[in-house]
Amino acid sequence: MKNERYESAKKIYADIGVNTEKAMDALKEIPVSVHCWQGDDVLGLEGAQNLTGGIQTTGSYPGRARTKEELFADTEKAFSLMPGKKRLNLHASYAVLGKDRGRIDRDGYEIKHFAEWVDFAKRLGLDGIDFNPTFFAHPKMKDGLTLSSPDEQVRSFWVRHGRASLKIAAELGKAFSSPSLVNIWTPDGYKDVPADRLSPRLRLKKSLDEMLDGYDEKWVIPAVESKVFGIGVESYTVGSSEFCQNYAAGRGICCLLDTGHYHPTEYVSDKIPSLLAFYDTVALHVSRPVRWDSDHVVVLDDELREIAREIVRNDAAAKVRIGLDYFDASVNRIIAWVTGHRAMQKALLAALCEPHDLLKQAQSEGDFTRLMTLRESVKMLPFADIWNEYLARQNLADDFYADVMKYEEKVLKERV
Ligand code: RNT
Ligand code: ZN
Repeated sequence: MKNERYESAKKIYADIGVNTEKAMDALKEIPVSVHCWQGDDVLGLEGAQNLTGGIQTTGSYPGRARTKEELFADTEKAFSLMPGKKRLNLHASYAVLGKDRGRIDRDGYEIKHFAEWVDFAKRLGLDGIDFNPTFFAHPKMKDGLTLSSPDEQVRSFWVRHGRASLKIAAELGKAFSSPSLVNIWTPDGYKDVPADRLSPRLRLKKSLDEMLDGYDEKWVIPAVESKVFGIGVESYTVGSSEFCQNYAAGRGICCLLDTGHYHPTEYVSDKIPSLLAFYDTVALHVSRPVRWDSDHVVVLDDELREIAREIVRNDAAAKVRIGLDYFDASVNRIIAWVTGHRAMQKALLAALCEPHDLLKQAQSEGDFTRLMTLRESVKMLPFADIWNEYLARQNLADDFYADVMKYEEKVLKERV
């Protein structure tokens, strides 16, 4: 039976030159890399008890995944409710160490420690796995520094960890015939005003050069993620925006923009086309900062919609690697995961259903009155009917609350 609401909406969109069938088909092909770390408050599988590096998960909603088995089960549940093409975004701290636990450190991790994740991602039919060396929550951080440490033993340990991560990623890329994005984020910085801002940056530069020397260019896409500040790291961040962008440009790698890593009046949506003017690939960590880099669950707000527009109207879906990065422990974690992912999908679908040619034409003709009125009327189009149809075609529904609540009753509440 045809969905009447969809059929009616399809006509309304067709009248302004938007083909909703094409929009839904295009959306299904845009991969979103889903972070594994929403499921367990970023603690990983190495036994960490708390988070360091200036990031924080707040809240004590019951049911956190505490073991590999619990995390696999929750991830699978969450992924089953996410429409479209998905990748898995893994941190090195999610290594499955088995009998190597206590015998090796992060500089000794190999692809075998992620074999269970590869099997898992294949079973779920994912598009690939992206990877992150973990430069936090580890005793070898010294004075808050890793790759920029003046202690050569510390610095070289983290370089080895980075190199090990790039090797693992090359294997992940091969396993899925799909290059793995390796995001390099270091929390390095100082709480109070430093006496020397340059030396740590020169050391970070040297460490990155050593890390990246000889990486597998076919299967790995390295990226550097900048930041303004973290909790306890307020005065100075070694990997600042200027540092990371210049490093990426000079080294021919990619920048990763995290939506929470800029001053509150800056917009990542505006940075995307700036980078597209210079780079073939731009990576994103889509998050939702509330007053600071709070990593709230992504929702369908104006900035998310603008980010999606910049991807779609610049025909850049193949260039922008979309990844999610949020962690909220104050609500059901699976609902948090799915809500953020679906918000990203909704924003992309909405952008795919906008008449960009008409809007761009108004701008290029300098007809800003037309542009403003058109933009306002586009907001009133029956987008929800397209979204519901998109979900229905993948055997999903907009309301997934009751489904996850059943899982909470049966599985999460048992975790005491
Ligand atoms: C921290 C960065 C970083 C982390 C993850 C866990 O501010 O955004 O990307 O959130 O690597
Ligand atoms: Zn991030």
